[in-house]
Amino acid sequence: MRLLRVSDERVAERARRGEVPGLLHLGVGEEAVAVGACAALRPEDKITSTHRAHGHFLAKGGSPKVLMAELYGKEAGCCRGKGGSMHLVDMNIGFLGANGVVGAGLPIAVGAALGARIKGEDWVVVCFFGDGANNEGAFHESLNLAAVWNLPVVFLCENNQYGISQSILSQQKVANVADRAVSYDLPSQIIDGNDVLAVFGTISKAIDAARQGKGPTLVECMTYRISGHYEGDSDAYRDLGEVAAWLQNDPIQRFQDFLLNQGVLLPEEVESLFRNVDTTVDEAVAFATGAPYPTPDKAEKHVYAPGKRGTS
Ligand SMILES: Cc1ncc(C[n+]2csc(CCOP(=O)(O)OP(=O)(O)O)c2C)c(N)n1
Repeated sequence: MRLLRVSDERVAERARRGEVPGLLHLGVGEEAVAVGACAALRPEDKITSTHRAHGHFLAKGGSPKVLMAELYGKEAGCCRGKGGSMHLVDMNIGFLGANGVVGAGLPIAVGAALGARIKGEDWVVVCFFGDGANNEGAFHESLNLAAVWNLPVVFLCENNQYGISQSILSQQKVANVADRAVSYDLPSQIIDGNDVLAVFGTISKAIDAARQGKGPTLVECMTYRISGHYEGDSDAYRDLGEVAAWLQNDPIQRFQDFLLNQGVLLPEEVESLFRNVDTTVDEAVAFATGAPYPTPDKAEKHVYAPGKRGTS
């Protein structure tokens, strides 16, 4: 969680210096969802992500250097610098894609889960999506089809309370995304998304069920994005008291306090762990800044399907 936090904070700092191009959506404050869920996965399991994807990528085992290089638009990035923040993909780690189109990961997750079924393999898919996606047709169609076909997919809503500047209740009468599950006869749960152990425990059970052929689950993780919707957002729509209250509910601080109180970690071990994270992020930034950009002659390479324009 600390790696996700420091990496995103560094990306923001470097973006303000003009080093990182494009629109950036940070996951600061939501780390427990990504880490708790991905810690429950096997390497061969897959995830689909959203436009707020950096944390999902790292939590699924993505390389901090490769992520940073992609954000910098460098050839050493996971999409050779051509995808950027909202279009990260890394098939080597089962990361089936970030997506700039809200809700687009849902049908991809269902398709992948169908792929597992057809191939007779026992990997599962965790589909991350935001509360902003739950009024889209793709959401309802995906849950319906996954339920009807009993597919090995876990629908994981990161309910960070807002879709850009709109609170969830300004967009829908149903207060909880999990309530949608009734329509598709799916089991569902609402959990504290800032409690990494709660996320790990709940998603582990949902994954086990999916792997055993018991079908999909919808889990709604209640969390909050501490930063604005995108890097540079004036963030004028949120009450300062609300933000302050959520700052007291920081998932990293909470887990750190828990580990110290339980005697699992000593304060000096926390410090050493944090120093290691700082070094990892320093090295990722140095790698990204020193790496070459893709050359113009490769502009179309890996962009079009084989047999179409350009080369595969
Ligand atoms: C299909 C589609 N509609 C609208 C947008 C514009 N848009 C970008 S982010 C966003 C809000 C998404 O909210 P949510 O899914 O809750 O994710 P969060 O940003 O809160 O992580 C919207 C409406 C888009 N990118 N794609």
